[in-house]
Amino acid sequence: MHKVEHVYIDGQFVIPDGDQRLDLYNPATEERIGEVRIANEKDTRSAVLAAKQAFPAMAATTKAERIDMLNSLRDAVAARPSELIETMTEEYGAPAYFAAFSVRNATSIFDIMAETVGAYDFDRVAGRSAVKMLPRGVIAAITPWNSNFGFMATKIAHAIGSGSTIVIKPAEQSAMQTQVFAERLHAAGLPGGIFNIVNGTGPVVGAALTGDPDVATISFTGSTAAARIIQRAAIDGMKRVILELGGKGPTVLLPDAELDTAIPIALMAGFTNSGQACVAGTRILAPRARLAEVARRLTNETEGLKVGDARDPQIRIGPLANAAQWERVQSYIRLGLREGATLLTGGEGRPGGVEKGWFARPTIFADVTNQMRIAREEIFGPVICLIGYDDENEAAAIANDSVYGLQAYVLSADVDRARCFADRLMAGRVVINGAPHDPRAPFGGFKQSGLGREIGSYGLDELLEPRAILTP
Ligand code: TXE
Repeated sequence: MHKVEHVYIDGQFVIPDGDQRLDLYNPATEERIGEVRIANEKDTRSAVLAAKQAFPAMAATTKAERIDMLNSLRDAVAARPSELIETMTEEYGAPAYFAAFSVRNATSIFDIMAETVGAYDFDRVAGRSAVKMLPRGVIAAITPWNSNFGFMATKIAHAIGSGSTIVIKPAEQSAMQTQVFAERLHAAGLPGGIFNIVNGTGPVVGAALTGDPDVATISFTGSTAAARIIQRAAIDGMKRVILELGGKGPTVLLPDAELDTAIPIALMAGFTNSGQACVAGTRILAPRARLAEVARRLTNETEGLKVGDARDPQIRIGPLANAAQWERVQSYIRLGLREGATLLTGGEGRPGGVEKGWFARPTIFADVTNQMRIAREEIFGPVICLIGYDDENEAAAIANDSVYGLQAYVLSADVDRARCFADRLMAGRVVINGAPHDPRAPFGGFKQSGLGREIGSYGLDELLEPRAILTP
């Protein structure tokens, strides 16, 4: 039984004033595997005060000092990666390949920020004035469970790169990986108060953080629903809000796409992290003339996917993170049937032979129109909609007809043609022909997928404010 007892404030692991506990479960077995003691408003305030106290010294650091801090954090996080991978898999069933990717990503984010700080122009000239890019103040960060420590790493790297201090409220369901990750971060030996980590729920710790008068910027990754509450909380304090939210990514198979390569790429995009990814490509758009062939191939490939023990590196689809996610996916599958979509494969319930655990069946719906709720709402599970189009104009219109605009995928035998098509998409990122992840590309969305960007200079810009000094 894992017991997560501490929060991390001012460089120390301390017992919080809050004494409520939440149970933690293994989604593959449904067994209770631990509990977390969650903080309250008083603990949140202590964390903000620690960050506030540490801010002036942090804001005054040089580029070289920030780079040193980022390098120390990178080294500390890179040590013992297997512990992080195992915890992520045990705690919410992330397939081992995805957990390993998350750890690599969490390490490289510090390197990339160090590189960004080195190249960033903090001292500029405008007209006759000297302009300095200064950190805005304490950042409050809130992260979700689907890649909790990856998002924590991103937000801490940005705080340090910008010379800010930060208080993080991780997803309450991710307390075990938060604990392992916090221990790694602590090993870097940074001065206290620069980053603080407070376990707690959204309505208590999240709300206390976003409403705190000493917080200047809120950096949130999570659902669009919670983001609305957070934005309202930010209004009175004039806080800047950076939001990384949901998606309903289109995967567009252009008429010349080679299906042998395109279908596995499309499925990988749709079923990333068992479909629990904001960047998942969950609407596959295919030319009407090729729909039958695409449907047949999607079905065959999907039926060959291994669902099961997330620790097995061959497994593409593990259990969903928790009972609520499983129920949510089931209700969307029932909704798809009621809306008149055709079930090609998958469907309600657990995969054959599985009796326990929050495993969902990888599901493909055909005969979907883009007006159906299953094509419009983020399901956050292994459910893909196949939608037909007549020509590229219609494909672009359907791809863009969404309240979301986070990540899109384009597949074509001709990269230039794919690039021309990508130019028509309202998405923060467009991935052509399964291009590998680019950890330096700006990340964030259009429309209800978010506000602002993370990564590189785009990420730093959000956290800095110019001060111009005018001389006679
Ligand atoms: O997310 P929440 P949940 C989507 C996805 C998923 C659904 C629900 O569709 O099925 O959201 O997931 C904190 N003030 N995404 O309920 O509620 C909360 O404690 C301050 C997509 O887990 O958004 C947690 O730390 N904070 C998304 C974080 O917000 C609040 C990833 C995320 O929880 C708060 C996650 C409040 N009032 C879910 N309410 C993605 N884009 O990847 C909640 N929180």
